[in-house]
Amino acid sequence: MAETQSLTKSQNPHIVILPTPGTGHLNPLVEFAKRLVLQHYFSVTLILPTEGPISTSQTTFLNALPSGINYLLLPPVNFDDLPPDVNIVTRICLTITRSLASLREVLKSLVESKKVVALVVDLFGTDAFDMAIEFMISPYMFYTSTAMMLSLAFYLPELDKTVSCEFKDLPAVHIPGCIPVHGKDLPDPVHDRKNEAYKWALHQTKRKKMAEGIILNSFSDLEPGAIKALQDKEAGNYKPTIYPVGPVILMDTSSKVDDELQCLKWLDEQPRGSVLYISLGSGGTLSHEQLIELAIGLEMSEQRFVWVIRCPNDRIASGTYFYVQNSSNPLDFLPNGFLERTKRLGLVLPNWAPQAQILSHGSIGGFWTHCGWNSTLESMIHGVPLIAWPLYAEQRLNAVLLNEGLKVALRPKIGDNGIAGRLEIAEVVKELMGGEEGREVRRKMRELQDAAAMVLNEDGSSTKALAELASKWKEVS
Ligand code: UPG
Repeated sequence: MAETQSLTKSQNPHIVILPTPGTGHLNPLVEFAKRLVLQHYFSVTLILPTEGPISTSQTTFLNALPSGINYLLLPPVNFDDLPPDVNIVTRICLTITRSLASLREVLKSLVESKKVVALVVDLFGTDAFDMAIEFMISPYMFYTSTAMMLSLAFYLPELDKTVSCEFKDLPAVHIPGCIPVHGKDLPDPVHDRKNEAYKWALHQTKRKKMAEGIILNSFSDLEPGAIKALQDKEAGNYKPTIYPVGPVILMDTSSKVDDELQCLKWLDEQPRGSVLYISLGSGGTLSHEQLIELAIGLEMSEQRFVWVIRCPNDRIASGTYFYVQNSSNPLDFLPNGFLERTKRLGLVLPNWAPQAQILSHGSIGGFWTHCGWNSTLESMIHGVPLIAWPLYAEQRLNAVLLNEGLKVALRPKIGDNGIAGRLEIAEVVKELMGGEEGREVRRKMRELQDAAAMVLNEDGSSTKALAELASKWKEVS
């Protein structure tokens, strides 16, 4: 176990945060920790369960945390008994349950030495709530996805009781406060009710109610219906107090890596709003066939692009969720001559890019995204419209919200073979970057950009929700 920085505000009320594996959980929780420390004078310890060594980029990221935020790595858990195709949700949840003994040790010593007032877990960490109660610390959750997804989570036990078929066969699911969605757009783990992942999803969902409050990475102008439904205490379905504090997104990640600096330099040379950024979050991978179609479609569109490319994976769409690095070179999977033919218009970056900086760059005019919620909010804060290409987890639900609900995203058609073809890709890219529909989704995204800036103002609703939570935590300290 490595303690890397000493706390500077040990007398301040202390918050313990337990992110489950995945950059999409760590990044917003770190940003949330920064707000607690810099705006509300708490100190924070992040406790990270692991299943092996963390990546170099995560180590660099964690070692750069500001004073007042400390981190600890729990000893790696053993997964030798799991089948190789185990669902990602099962694996994440087991990382927590198998880390509980070491978490108890760490929490015990923190409680003895600091004024710990709350344990904050994310959407898959509710098994740690028992321990919060044992140590008389308030259990809280930071929800890293949408209010729509949280509303579904509270609705799931009812669906489970009242529906006998697979949910993916339902033509319309009415999640409280949200537009109707087809069952096939529900998150992966609920697609197969016999799978362990479904049992874990239901388990986490039921235990959410143990939280004294849920901190939500969304805001009322963005998801008014879902947030209202979540805050409705009259519906006979108890829910913890909801604190919509979003958008909480990764800021300030000044890059020092050579390739990343090169990419920003390249962007400096492109016309304003002319470049499409293509990235599938921390875990997204494509089949080789889809990767080829995307490459040729991009080339045919004749638009400028920055593409974060990963080695293809024909088996799963979340191929790099736990490890981004791969011994093969992703560029080897591109069509022959692609790099040479597109070098005037495009830049291809293997595996990883400084996304926060790229999206804030003035030359970016669109984002082809897997609809991970952090990527979505990062794009929104810079007013960059989207092409929605959901791959796994709750991303199809997010795509429905972004395309049909908020109308800030175009969505390519996927053929019966599960592949978006090159012509479709070229069309949708041209439309976003220069077409009439593209102009409209850009206008809508800019409205959300303004709304996001407002809620984060001194008097904004998200600032107030965070202040309310902070004073509640200070009262108990
Ligand atoms: N990122 C980079 N560089 C890259 C790729 C990603 O900095 O090359 C960052 C990105 O800026 C963001 C994070 O990594 O902060 C990725 O988060 P997100 O866009 O939410 O995607 P995932 O990593 O896929 O996130 C998981 C789930 C997603 C869910 C999210 C929040 O896959 O479906 O919405 O967690 O719960």
